[in-house]
Amino acid sequence: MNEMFSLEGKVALVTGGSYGIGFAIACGLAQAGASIVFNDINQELVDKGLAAYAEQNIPVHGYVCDVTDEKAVGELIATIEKEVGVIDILVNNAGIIKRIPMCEMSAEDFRKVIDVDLTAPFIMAKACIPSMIRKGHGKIINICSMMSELGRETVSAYAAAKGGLKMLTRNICSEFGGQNIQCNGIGPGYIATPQTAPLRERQADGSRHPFDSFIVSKTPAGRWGDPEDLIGPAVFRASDASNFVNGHILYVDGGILAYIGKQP
Ligand code: NAP
Ligand code: GCO
Repeated sequence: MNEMFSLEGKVALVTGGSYGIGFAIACGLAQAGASIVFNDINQELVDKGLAAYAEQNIPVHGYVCDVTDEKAVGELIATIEKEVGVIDILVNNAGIIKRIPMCEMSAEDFRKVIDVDLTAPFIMAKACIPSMIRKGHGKIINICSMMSELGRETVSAYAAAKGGLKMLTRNICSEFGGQNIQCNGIGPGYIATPQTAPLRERQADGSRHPFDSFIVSKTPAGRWGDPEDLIGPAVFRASDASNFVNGHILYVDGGILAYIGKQP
């Protein structure tokens, strides 16, 4: 059974892996035996990540690369293949969110979110798939969201991107499943990371943020998720244990998507 979940001998690339969900997933894949490579958008963040992985005694390779820059991504993949090896597992984790009421949001801001959260996973997958095909296998894990299924005020661009990412996941499954490439999604619920920090900030009077209380009441688990809650699902998705799972989004959300909510 352990062999089925082992990632020994595999190379995993986690985009935006300096902290947050990407960092936790990378640590989990390392514990399962994978060699970890991560990128982030600038040297400062890569250095922050290198220090954080060192604290966990996890050897990693870190590179600066903006995942929206197709030329830079091509160079990144070539460098990784030369310095580390062919990428067996790609985790498209890097992402941004802009919380702006739709009619106040500029098309430029909308496009930026789409660029990072949807176009970049396309660019990354397109850069990794040829070598995966040559190698005879590949795992692509797209970090989707509850907003792949639901909308809410102020996150129109993010929801559109994550909904598109769900369908890109299914399309990569459809186009490359025959070459033994499994492309699946992980849809985290509300996870305590820097990205959601504004939704959990204490109010001036020391009380909890209303959205914080809302999410806790809407989640059957009665809590926000931790990045570590995603480790098991990620190892499953990255390992031979999921070789016949393809085009599927696994929601790791404490049950929130299943729950209509408590009667007020
Ligand atoms: P985060 O704390 O904001 O971390 C995202 C990482 O991606 C950061 O290191 C960020 O760098 C990096 N990044 C952003 N744009 C990039 C680019 N163009 N090129 C390379 N790296 C880039 O986010 P998180 O909460 O860990 O979320 C990680 C993923 O999970 C995202 O795709 C997010 O949409 C998704 N997600 C999060 C939650 C949640 O509740 N937290 C739930 C569902 C899904 P910077 O520091 O420069 O931004
Ligand atoms: C928001 C949050 C969510 C989470 C996550 C939920 O503003 O509603 O940022 O979008 O990040 O994507 O799954």
